[in-house]
Amino acid sequence: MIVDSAPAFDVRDYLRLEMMPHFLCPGCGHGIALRALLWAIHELGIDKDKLAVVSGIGCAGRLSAYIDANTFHVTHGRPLAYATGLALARPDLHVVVITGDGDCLAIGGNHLIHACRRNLKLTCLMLNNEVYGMTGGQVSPTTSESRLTTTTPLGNSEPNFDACALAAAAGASFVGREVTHHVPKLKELIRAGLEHPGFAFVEVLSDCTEIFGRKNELGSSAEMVLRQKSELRPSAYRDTVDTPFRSNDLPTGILTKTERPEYGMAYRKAAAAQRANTAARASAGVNERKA
Ligand SMILES: Cc1ncc(C[n+]2csc(CCOP(=O)(O)OP(=O)(O)O)c2C)c(N)n1
Repeated sequence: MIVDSAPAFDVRDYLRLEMMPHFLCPGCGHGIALRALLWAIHELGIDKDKLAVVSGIGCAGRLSAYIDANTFHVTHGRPLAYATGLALARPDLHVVVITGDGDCLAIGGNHLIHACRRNLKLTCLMLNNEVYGMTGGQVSPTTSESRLTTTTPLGNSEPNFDACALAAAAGASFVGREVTHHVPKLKELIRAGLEHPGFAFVEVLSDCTEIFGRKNELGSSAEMVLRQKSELRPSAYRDTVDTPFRSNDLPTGILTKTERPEYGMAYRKAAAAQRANTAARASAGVNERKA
């Protein structure tokens, strides 16, 4: 009989329980995404001392405060910038960014495209609830057409970003998307992102029931999540059909996975070569000031 000796996953082992109760609204999908992340971390056996979670500002950004690991709650839109420095300085750490659609694609959009281009090993988990939740429901770059927000009282008329297409176009070597309805699949996707030897962008379709849902009369959290699920493009179609088969449909799972040189390794190699060169010149008696 095979006995699985790995301890069972208990989310409380990874949470700062003294921070409870948490501040998320009833029905918010962000907590499900957090649990899936911690489950993936557990399965990979990542030591909490070797885990660094960086987050920006927003309901998504707030999540790092609940994690029992090395956590950094930084300025709005900048978690990828902080994480870049951290991952470069401490390649022994697993660096994870938790960010919202506003944090990541609006004020932080510039950092995202360059993180995708650079391919430094870190995992970016973007929780997309289509709105600026924390500040009361303003329009975000992912708000769907016609949706009501406090800043689009007539309905949103700006086209929204497909965050995964944006990340892939900017060069991300791992891109994936999942809904909170599929928790084991979401955990598997995050796990694959954590294992990827480069920049991994994972979009989670979350829901903001209290603000966005209420304003747009989208019903309960369960109804919102089921609607999201019904808008997914089944993977069987995804692999055979290039164009959407109904408006608004979204492919899920791993959407891009390529191998490219990882930036941190390339940087450390160049730095070591530079150091060797300087040492060789010094031992040959070359005076760097005069040379
Ligand atoms: C420089 C700066 N600009 C604006 C804000 C106000 N602000 C706080 S959170 C937020 C939006 C967060 O939205 P999102 O990233 O989608 O996360 P959510 O709260 O929906 O999870 C904004 C604009 C801020 N804190 N700092």
